[in-house]
Amino acid sequence: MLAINANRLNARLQAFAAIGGTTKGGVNRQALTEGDRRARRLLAELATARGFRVFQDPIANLFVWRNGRDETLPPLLIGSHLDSQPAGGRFDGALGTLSAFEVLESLEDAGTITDRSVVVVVWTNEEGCRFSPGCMGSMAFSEGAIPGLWQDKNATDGARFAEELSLTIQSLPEAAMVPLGFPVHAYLEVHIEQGPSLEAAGIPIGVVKGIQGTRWLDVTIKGQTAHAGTTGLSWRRDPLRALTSAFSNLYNTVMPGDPEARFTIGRISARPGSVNAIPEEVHCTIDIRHPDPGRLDEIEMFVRSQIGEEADTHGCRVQILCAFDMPACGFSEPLREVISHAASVCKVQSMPMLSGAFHDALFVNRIAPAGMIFVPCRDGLSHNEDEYVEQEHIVMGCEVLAQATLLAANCMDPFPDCTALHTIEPTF
Ligand code: HGY
Ligand code: MN
Ligand code: MN
Repeated sequence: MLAINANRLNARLQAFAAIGGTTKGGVNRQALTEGDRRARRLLAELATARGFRVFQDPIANLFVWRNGRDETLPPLLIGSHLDSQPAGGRFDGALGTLSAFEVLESLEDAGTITDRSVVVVVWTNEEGCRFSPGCMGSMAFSEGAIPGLWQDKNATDGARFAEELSLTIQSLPEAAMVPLGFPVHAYLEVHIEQGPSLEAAGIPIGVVKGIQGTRWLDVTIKGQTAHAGTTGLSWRRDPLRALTSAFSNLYNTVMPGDPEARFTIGRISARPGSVNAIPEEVHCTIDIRHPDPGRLDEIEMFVRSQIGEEADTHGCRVQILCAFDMPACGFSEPLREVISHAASVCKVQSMPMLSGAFHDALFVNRIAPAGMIFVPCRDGLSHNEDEYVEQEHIVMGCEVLAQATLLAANCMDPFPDCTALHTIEPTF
């Protein structure tokens, strides 16, 4: 077994939690902000101090490279992300990234040379909350290109993507540039479950079977602004009234009617935003998810029809754009067996499960076998500053990653071609 240094891992988690740390104990370290750049810089400094090579690619994915015996072999990639939600937790992303770095340091401490190089990766903008869509880094890596329309994207705080990306790359001049995308043997990621299943089952490790589908809709509905006091009901073309009527039907139907469906309105704004003027225009985001692609299509159609009907009723015009479509995926069986075996080597219980959250592994899975190791988080709470992971689970997740890394980095049999299975039985 490869021993890890739990104290060092905890110290790292503390140090990174302080970057963008909030008064409530969470983090606000959104993608491509100064906080994100500081976290990348700290990791690069720690890596250089251990003699690892540091690289970055044109979408600012960060790589920490430890040579294996045969450098010509595609490396094993392990990692996660460091960007966070605006009111996020200190473990979402950071736990996987720092567990991966701990494995690299432990290999170095033990003087263990793996057949393949092992590379820690920090994916750019996994969350997608400042710049939509999410998983920009892993998506661009798997596709080998940065979509042109991303360059002019504006952040929720008004910043322009191209400028923030260039600032981020320039902030780490010692990280040599590598082209976007390179051959990868396999990918492993530790992450908190961000849901209640493991804690409820009393099992410390989840072997992720796949990720459900996610779709983000951008809704703009236009009516007519008018005086709040003088405009009677029959004169009103109120977009907020239309949208809230549609929302009431959607909230009362989508999730109550299907326990596996997810429907979330995360952001809403009204213009001109005056207390005594009927809104002219309302914008909102809608996040829908489901393990079954057919059901995800049905939910999207239902959302569109409900909003369209209410807009017609209230004399408003509506535009609904699909800002992010992330089809469900299934992870490679052989790599899941490697993770299950690693858990048994560590003498910890594991169970197969589906991921309700999306992750970079979904995109990496399109070019190489990808696998995820989940650990429980208290009350299943995440995307919340109270996010918390028990100490023993932090250690178990890293130890399973360490053993799985030894197995995968020394496994010479190429995994069967990884096909992203689009329909997976949900195990919520
Ligand atoms: O939204 C998600 O599923 C991921 O946690 N960013
Ligand atoms: Mn995450
Ligand atoms: Mn997240």
